[in-house]
Amino acid sequence: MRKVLTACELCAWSCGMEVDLKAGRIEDVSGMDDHPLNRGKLCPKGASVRDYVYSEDRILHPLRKEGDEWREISWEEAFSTLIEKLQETGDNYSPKSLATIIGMPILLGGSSTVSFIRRFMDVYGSPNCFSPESICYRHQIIGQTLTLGKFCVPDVSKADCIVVWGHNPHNSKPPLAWQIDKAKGRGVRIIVIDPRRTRVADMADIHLQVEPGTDTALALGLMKAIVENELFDEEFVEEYCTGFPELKEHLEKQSMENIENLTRVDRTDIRKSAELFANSDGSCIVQGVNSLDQHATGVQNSRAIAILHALTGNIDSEGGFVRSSRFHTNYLRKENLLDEIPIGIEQHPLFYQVWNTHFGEGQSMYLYDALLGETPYPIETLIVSGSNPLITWPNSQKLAKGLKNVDFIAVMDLFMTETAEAADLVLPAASFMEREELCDYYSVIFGIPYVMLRKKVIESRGDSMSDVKFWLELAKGMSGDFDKHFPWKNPRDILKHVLKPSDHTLSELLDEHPEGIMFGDVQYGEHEKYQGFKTPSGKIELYSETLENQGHDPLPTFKEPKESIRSEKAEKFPLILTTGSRLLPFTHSQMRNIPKLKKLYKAKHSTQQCFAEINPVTAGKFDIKNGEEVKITTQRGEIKATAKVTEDIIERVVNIPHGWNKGNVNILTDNEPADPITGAPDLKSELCRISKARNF
Ligand SMILES: Nc1nc2c(c(=O)[nH]1)N[C@H]1C(S)=C(S)[C@@H](COP(=O)(O)OP(=O)(O)OC[C@H]3O[C@@H](n4cnc5c(=O)[nH]c(N)nc54)[C@H](O)[C@@H]3O)O[C@H]1N2
Ligand SMILES: Nc1nc2c(c(=O)[nH]1)N[C@H]1C(S)=C(S)[C@@H](COP(=O)(O)OP(=O)(O)OC[C@H]3O[C@@H](n4cnc5c(=O)[nH]c(N)nc54)[C@H](O)[C@@H]3O)O[C@H]1N2
Ligand code: SF4
Ligand SMILES: [Mo]
Repeated sequence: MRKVLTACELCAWSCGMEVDLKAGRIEDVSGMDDHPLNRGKLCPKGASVRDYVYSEDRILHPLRKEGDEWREISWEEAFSTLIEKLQETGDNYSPKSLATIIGMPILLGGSSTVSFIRRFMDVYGSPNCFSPESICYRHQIIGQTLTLGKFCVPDVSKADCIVVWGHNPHNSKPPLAWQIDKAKGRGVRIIVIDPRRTRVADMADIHLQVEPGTDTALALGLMKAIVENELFDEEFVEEYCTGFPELKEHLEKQSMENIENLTRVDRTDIRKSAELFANSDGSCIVQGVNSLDQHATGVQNSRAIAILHALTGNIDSEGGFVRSSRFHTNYLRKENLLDEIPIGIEQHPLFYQVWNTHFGEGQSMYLYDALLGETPYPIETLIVSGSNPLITWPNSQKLAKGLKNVDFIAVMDLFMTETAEAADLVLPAASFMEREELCDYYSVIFGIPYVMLRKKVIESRGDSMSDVKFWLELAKGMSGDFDKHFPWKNPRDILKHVLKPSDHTLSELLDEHPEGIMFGDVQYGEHEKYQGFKTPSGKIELYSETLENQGHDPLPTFKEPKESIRSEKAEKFPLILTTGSRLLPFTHSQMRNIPKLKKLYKAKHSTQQCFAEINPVTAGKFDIKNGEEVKITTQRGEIKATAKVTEDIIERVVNIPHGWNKGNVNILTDNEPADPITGAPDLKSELCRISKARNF
């Protein structure tokens, strides 16, 4: 028996994990006791890691499509096929007609994997890198950067009041849920803003059941109550914020009656919430990871949240909005080689870069037309790594058409996903237990200045290969400048290079501190130390001239969703559809092949398939009974799901999780950009109708 300390990667958070090995096989797993994130706990996905790693469904060899059949091939043949294709694409078309799509496991798995893949693209000469960030999280980072000049996180463990806004951490961020449970034990006050009654809503002092798509109006209501009742921190605002007079005037113009009508939230509850937030000793807002992004006002929602912290002086302070020290590593990108911008950036430059903060990828919602051979230019070759866009990206039918039109597609994955089925070449990826990488983003996401090495716990199954090794081998086979920019022999050399600017070595993380290292502090009082904020004005920009200069609202302003319940369209589609609420046993389209997790899902939701949650009053109007099959229709298409009739959701709203093959909610959603600033589509407040599935 041998014990290895590593980090889970079955969702985005990387909980510490202890693995018991016997004769090189995983025997058992448990939460790592001393890990600062999960302190000994694992969620049911983490606890099922053995079933995942040893699943019989794993792809263990490269596969080439011949007609309708898959032929097992060697890595040698896989590389030569791909290299020939890449050479041909570059010679016959243009390097930029190669695009990559990476998914959540690559984005958050090991932070240097992303930049390594991007480096390959930079050297090849294509700016066209895409990921789910077009619909997730990035808009939050951009909204905060535009306001505070930095990205902060809520200091939950020290707060006296927390607002959980569009977030259900007990399903989607268990380590945070455990932290909130603990905080509740010491008497923290909780406000939840969600159209659904979730577990954290049950624990809350105030639950504001907002209508999806109207969060900006609610935020303005909270700001208005804070400013007009003089609950704001005058000294902080005076010294550190710019644009307060403009904001005040803007708030004077908002009517509480209108806000009440839009949000369906009572003004006394708004006022009570504002008082609790402003008067507590350390208040912070825990924002959903994407639920406030996927709106016409996605960036403005995050600006509004930053502004609420600023008005109440809860910036860089205990229990407020904070940042912790960053772990310094070598960045692997080479973007200075390129003067081209990716697809979708001409329309949304702030999605690519805010001042000198470079985010560097395309807006995926514009990739569809390029895949279809239309605007701005055709994509000939596509490599997908660790993503299943045919299920996870909006408007699945349009994307499927686009993929059919692409000349050559390679997909690297552990399983034969719907997207892999659409490929010409499928490459077997090693699981996170079969490779080594750096987990250094705990500080960015959780404010925990901690770094840990994800260990190679077992040998790779079959011919599976780690993503970094694959891209390194591919680079070695390419001609041109690749030699110069990829001097490393193996992934370990890359890791050593990445670690160089930090004060830590690979052997330290591997042998001396396999449990990880706490390398810094939470930066309380950061703005005092650096004399202000890293915005053009040096202050917190309540009013944003950067946005104004690009033709956007300089102050958070409510805008109707692209498909509004208050428009004519509602005659045909009278209900609001919100999508993508997380299910604890599954990560996006993954894990539905794991019996234990399927069972857990069935026990909780009384169905084996996708459900649609609706309120009993709404169900009654459409003669729908709990547990029966229903048809949900939008302008894009229709799907079937099991009706879940529950008081836990407000009237006239339908909630459907994503990730299902049968009952894929993204058949219903639209990829059209809704947020003019960054191009996020609206996946949380589109319009639909619902009926019995009889005639489906
Ligand atoms: N188990 C599991 N965990 C995951 C994932 C997974 O697939 N499975 N995915 C990971 C990833 S990549 C991400 S981005 C995060 C997502 O994390 P989040 O975006 O935080 O998603 P949820 O935690 O499901 O919370 C979303 C909540 O928002 C509510 N909501 C819906 N529409 C609106 C609205 O318009 N306004 C407001 N105020 N609330 C609304 C829903 O009712 C739901 O309770 O989860 C991560 N964790
Ligand atoms: N309607 C709607 N759609 C949504 C959302 C929503 O809220 N509503 N949320 C969106 C969000 S926030 C996100 S982040 C996206 C997620 O979108 P994706 O990232 O496409 O989601 P997954 O289904 O988790 O796909 C990841 C794939 O990577 C594979 N994989 C796992 N580990 C590895 C690895 O180490 N290497 C490789 N090569 N492959 C690996 C898995 O088997 C799986 O097939 O979904 C989005 N889709
Ligand atoms: S929350 Fe669960 S799946 Fe996610 S990292 Fe932790 S144990 Fe793994
Ligand atoms: Mo996400």
